[in-house]
Amino acid sequence: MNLTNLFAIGRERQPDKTAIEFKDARGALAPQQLSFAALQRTAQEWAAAFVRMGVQKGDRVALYLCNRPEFVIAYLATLEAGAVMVPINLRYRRRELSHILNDAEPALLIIEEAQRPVLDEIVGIEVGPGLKVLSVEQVDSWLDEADKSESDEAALPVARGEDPALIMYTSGTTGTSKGAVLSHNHVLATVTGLLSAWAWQADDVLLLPLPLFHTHGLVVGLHCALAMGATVRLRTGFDADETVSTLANGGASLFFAVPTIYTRLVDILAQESEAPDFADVRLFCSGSAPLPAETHNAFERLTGKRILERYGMTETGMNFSNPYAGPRVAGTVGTPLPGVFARIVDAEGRDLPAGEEGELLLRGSNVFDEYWRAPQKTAESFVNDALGIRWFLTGDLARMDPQTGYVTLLGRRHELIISGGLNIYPREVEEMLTTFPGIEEAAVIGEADAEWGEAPVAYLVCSCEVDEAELERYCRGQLASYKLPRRLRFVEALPRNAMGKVQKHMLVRGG
Ligand code: MCA
Ligand code: AMP
Repeated sequence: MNLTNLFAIGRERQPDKTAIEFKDARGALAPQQLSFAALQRTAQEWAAAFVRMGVQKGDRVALYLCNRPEFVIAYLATLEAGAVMVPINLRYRRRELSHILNDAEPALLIIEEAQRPVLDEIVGIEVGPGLKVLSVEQVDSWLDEADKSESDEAALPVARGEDPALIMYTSGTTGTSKGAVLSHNHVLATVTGLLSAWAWQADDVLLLPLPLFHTHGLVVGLHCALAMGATVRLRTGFDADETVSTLANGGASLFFAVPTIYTRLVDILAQESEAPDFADVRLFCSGSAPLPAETHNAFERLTGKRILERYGMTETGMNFSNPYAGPRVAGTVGTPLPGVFARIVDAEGRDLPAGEEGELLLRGSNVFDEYWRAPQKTAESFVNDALGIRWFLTGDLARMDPQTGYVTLLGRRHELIISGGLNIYPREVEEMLTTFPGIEEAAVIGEADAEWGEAPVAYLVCSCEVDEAELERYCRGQLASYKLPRRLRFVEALPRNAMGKVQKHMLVRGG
């Protein structure tokens, strides 16, 4: 089975039902509704055009789009064409984009016109001039053009379960992001696990403000809904007032978000004289970063709803979940989802008894096999047990409660900073900062932040005075703006150990 077959099951339940109800949180794009049948018809038209333009089975099709119906159409078309979708965070700028386009080598890049200037800076300079760029605003013209370019009816190739469906870029400790290759089977494992664990129903309506270019919005949200034949109310972003009014007016039975969104909802709801009634929402889920127990409890106090917290990774899809029916414990991610196997080990890779803290290792049909064209990074990410079974090293530190079996995540082995559910690898920001004239050395660390959970702060060693406004302008052109340091601290030197390695733990607030 491939994902296209899985989505057909959902679609055939009620082809004329609304699959996607779309509203732009910024108000720039027109609201739209697409039935399952219309979505499929359009996706097949696009797929045939992709094939006529030369896209072959296994080719990559990259999407650099905000949440909008065309994202879903382009994704389904890519799968219909047997190709592999590469989602790109819309906030990514020159460095991130160049890297992904050069690494994934997509046959097609689908954009919206607003992104043209960012691409003009790199295509033909840092990225091969041959890249075919299509904009969703000009869809009619390229569908037409593709029609004329070949007279033969394009035959759509069929992907097998083990063929790649997605390459999802995830930042690495090396400073550049790596593409996690997810096959149809990997994604199917997560989706089927979640459909049963969270009791998805065909009459569910999911309110989805999360971006489709990351696992949370794409796999946990969109895929489950398509597979079940449930409706997605897709938004371009999170708008607190619209969210509250949709949830309070019976507009959704499911809501998926990151902790920053729940913190903002708690702030708003706490100011209302009368709490809104979210009776029609059967499930609130949180993931992508730790949900503070305070937010968890405050949300329940204000709404009567207990959030279900779960844990996943780009490389694995979803791994752990609190129970749908059963106690949802704040500060824990629950127990492994169906088909997911976990161990907690010490630094030597020995299994630890419940209650002790160690690194979490995973295996299961949901766990990816490799990073794209990076055998070395792949090899470093897995370890074999005594029976020769391969386990993925998550880098997450965890402890299992000996009584309940629930797992608490305690931090990360690597230096990852998670800001509002988005990952920031210090090394990438440091490397970019040192390309600015006058900055000799940079060290970026995460500091606790009430809104974002964590925020990046940069310690800089400079050879001359640095104009902060100019530095900010420069950084904005290079990297996504959420990665920019929230504070700069100018220091004489960075603390280093005898080996010359920067001692980041010594860079404390105000240090
Ligand atoms: C936006 N900004 C941020 C963030 N988001 N700064 C720090 N951290 C962030 N997360 C900055 C923008 O760069 C911009 O800065 C300014 O805020 C306004 O942007 P806007 O888009 O209006 O922000 P927002 O609407 O307030 O967004 C907050 C958000 C969003 C809704 C919490 O960050 C979000 O959707 N986060 C979820 C991301 C996600 O889906 N993660 C899942 C990854 P400036 O004005 O300076 O340019 S998948 C995953 O982690 C695993 C697999 C899992 O388990 O799910
Ligand atoms: P990504 O690299 O974007 O796939 O992010 C995956 C990382 O997000 C995991 O390795 C965890 O560190 C973190 N994460 C996801 N869900 C949770 C959660 N519920 N609690 C704590 N951390 C989480």
